[in-house]
Amino acid sequence: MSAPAFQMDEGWLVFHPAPSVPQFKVPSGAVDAHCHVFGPGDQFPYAATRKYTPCDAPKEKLWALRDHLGFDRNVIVQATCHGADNRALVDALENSDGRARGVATVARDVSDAELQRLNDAGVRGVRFSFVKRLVDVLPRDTLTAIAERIQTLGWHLVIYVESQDLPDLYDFFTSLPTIVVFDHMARPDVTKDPQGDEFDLFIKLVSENENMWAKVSCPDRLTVTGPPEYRDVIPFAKRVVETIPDRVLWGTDWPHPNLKSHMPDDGKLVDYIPKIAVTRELQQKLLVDNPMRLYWPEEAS
Ligand code: 0GY
Repeated sequence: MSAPAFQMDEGWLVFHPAPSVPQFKVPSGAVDAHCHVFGPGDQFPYAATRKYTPCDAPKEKLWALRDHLGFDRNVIVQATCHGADNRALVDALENSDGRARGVATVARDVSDAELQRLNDAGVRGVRFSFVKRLVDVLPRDTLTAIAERIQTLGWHLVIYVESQDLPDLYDFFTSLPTIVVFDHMARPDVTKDPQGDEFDLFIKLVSENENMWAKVSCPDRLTVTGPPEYRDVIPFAKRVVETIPDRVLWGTDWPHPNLKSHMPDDGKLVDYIPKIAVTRELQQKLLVDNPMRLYWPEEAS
């Protein structure tokens, strides 16, 4: 057998081999609105600029997880290990039977033809990351130029930022012309007070600006108290769900890049949902109505 094209990083945790069947039954038509595909690297090489080399996590495994957890659709978010090369993402979208839409990463000089091609494949947004361990953060004028270009396509922005950087970036975020979706509630420090100053700033941002959305994803990344309850993250996510019930999304984050302490059981992550969206109505908005409105507006009721 020949050696794999890429060797995953030492200490890298591979996604859970056999997630449990969730006890919580998601509503019909539920969307996993934050997940990734990685490679496979011999077919879709990882970017030279990447900060980590993951395990391969191909589309077929993602579809199997979707079915196992009872979801209907996926929103696949371009991960930094693929840089601005969206081929693995496009391949997944084009082979999803219309059940996946995507969020890409693009360079400032991306051509109109390439944007149109991505749109045809099912891309509906572009991701900006401000997380320095993952990317060399692009200058703000570059980000503004990209934001203006995608606005004409009706796309939105997905922002990955950590809470300590929010004060500095607050005005930049409110200047953006499109819908803006924050990954993982902008990564609050959950050892702090969920009603305290730091999280209040995020709540102010998303509640005072009608174009701001949030993903209440990744308790596994934020927790200090640990799995499977993710007890310390619950009050943060619940507060977001109850403050902006019509602008929240949820996702597994499969295959969970860069987790060092534990690899979540995806079934248990699904069982966390009713702790943060405590009524059937909130669950329906979080898992079906909101993602459908953002990613499949032509089908949304
Ligand atoms: C996530 C989180 C992470 C990684 C990426 O694009 C990425 O590489 O998003 C992380 O390391 O926190 O949302 O998947």
